[in-house]
Amino acid sequence: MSLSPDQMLEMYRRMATIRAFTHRAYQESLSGNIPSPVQATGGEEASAVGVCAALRPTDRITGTHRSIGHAIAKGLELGPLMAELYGRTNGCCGGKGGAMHIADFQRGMLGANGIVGGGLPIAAGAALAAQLEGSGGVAVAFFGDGASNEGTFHSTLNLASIWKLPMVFVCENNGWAIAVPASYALSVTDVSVRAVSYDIPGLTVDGSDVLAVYEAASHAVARARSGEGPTLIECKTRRFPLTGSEPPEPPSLDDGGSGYADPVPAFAAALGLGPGQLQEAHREVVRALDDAAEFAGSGPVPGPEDALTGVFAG
Ligand SMILES: Cc1ncc(C[n+]2csc(CCOP(=O)(O)OP(=O)(O)O)c2C)c(N)n1
Repeated sequence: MSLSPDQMLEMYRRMATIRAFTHRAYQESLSGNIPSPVQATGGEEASAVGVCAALRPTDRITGTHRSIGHAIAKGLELGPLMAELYGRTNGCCGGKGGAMHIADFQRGMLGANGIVGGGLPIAAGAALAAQLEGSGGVAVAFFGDGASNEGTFHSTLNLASIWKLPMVFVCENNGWAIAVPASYALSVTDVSVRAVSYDIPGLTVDGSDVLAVYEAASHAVARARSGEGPTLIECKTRRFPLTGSEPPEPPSLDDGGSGYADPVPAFAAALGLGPGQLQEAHREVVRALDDAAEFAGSGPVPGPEDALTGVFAG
């Protein structure tokens, strides 16, 4: 499960892209180009990229209300993603979903989800489909520490365990469910111990360390593919707030005194990227975002005739 230098550089690019994309989207929302909320993902890039790097393009994921990072990590094109946030018909969901309902079935992104904990049973369904088809596919459910207090978390872990579903549960524990601290709302310090109740492996990893996340995910994915069933991985993360100012380069954000390493510069340092390589990578990211914003801005706003498209019944 070793990664080549090119693969690691691509992982770095995706992390830097996620960081810059959410900030660019926030800027665009302040300018009035994005009508729906943009959720901060800064600080959580390593969990999204580390997990998705362990997946095949045909594997499937489900996300949360905060899934711009998961979508980019899974390989969604930036133009249609930005257009979705703009609410335009060239968006990946025709502009009907916005940031909280990003999906792209071709790329295995089954959906961000405005319902906390709503993605877990959907991922179980995808895992069951892969199991029945014998496709060797794996499904990953991303969710937060808040979601691990929901009934869907517990019922889905139980079902996945008894049916040995080929899936991986990835809890991004950033210590908060919006304004409710995990120290108040969680009965345990580590969400991973909840795996014991469902007789599946559970482990906690440093969510700022993309290679640690990748290694944990690779083992869990291999286990799932070989028919041994699900794993619960808890990535301890921190989430940084979005800021109104856009530095010329993707920002390296303050850790807020938590001692949590900012995953993007930490990975650049681990890779030994020099200033020239970093500048080049960041230039590429900014260029890609400019293209994405141009693509988004050029798309038509949905008309009344679009209201009944993309629905099961009209
Ligand atoms: C079923 C449900 N209950 C409540 C909410 C309101 N809500 C939106 S985000 C959120 C907190 C989620 O916390 P967590 O799962 O830890 O994710 P994070 O925001 O930290 O990424 C809540 C309670 C919701 N969207 N859905």
